[in-house]
Amino acid sequence: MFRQWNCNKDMNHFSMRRLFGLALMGALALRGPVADAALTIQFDYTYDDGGFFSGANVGRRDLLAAAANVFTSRITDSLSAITPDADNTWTPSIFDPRNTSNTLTFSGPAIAADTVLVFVGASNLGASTLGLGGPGGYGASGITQSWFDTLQGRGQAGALLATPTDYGPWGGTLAFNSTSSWYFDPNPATVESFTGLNDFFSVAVHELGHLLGLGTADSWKALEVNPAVSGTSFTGTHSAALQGGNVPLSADNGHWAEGAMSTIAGTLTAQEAAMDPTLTVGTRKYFTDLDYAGLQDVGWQLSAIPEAATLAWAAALGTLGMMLRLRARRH
Ligand SMILES: [Ca+2]
Ligand SMILES: [Ca+2]
Ligand SMILES: [Zn+2]
Repeated sequence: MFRQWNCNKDMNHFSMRRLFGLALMGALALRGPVADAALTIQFDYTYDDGGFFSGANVGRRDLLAAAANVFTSRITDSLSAITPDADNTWTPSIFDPRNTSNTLTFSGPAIAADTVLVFVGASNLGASTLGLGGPGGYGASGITQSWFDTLQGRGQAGALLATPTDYGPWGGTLAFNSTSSWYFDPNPATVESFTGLNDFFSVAVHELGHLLGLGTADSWKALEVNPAVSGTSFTGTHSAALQGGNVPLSADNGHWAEGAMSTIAGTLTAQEAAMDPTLTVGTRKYFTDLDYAGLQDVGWQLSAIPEAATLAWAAALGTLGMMLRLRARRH
């Protein structure tokens, strides 16, 4: 079985994680209204110099939007607006998607309430990496404590604790490998054969997951049994309840352990978790119950799976001829 790494940056250095943490995110294309959805993921193509998402490739933005919907369809947290003024300013720092070893800093913009700003681009990430993603860092200058608190936690009180229990990022970066053989699905709600290609939707979901704190947030790190140990376990209550105990992590402690199994959210269909370290060529991975539980453990509040999403899954899986039973969910 040939596998490629979604990402391979070392996750064990705290300062690196603040600035360069790895993240993947994605979303399922949903139809119909979604109750209680609060989060907006705003993509910024300023650094897409190579046109990976523009010109003839502009349609790829629809797949990013579908990936974002995996999260925005369920996250209900209210994030405070970031509103700089003459006295309160900030300087975001992100890894440059055009050269991921470079750091970019720039004058911090206003970011609307309930909005996360995500810079996207593409470059040659090497033979074994499909994507990189993670939250940005920042510097700040100001005259009010509330300004600094907003930058640190976006109104999530637990994000301000010495041992954080919540997370409220401003945004970050996603970078995709411009040299990979990609499958850009014209309809991510259906799964068809794409032998030999890497599923862009799956990678976008994974990297957005990192950007939203999976394997990267301080509140994730706080739930590692021993952050100094490679391949420690994760004690988050939602995740552990699903797995029947602490959840083993990958060597970088930034993913579930290689091959971790769960069920596609809203179904009883077993699937390798989206947030394990790898994606098998020619396959799609949807977000699983374990992946969503990890989001809850880093501090995100989730609504129940929208009925529309469940139906979309049924349609998607039906095209594969998979046996599927829908499961009622009440949380
Ligand atoms: Ca499709
Ligand atoms: Ca929260
Ligand atoms: Zn990853």
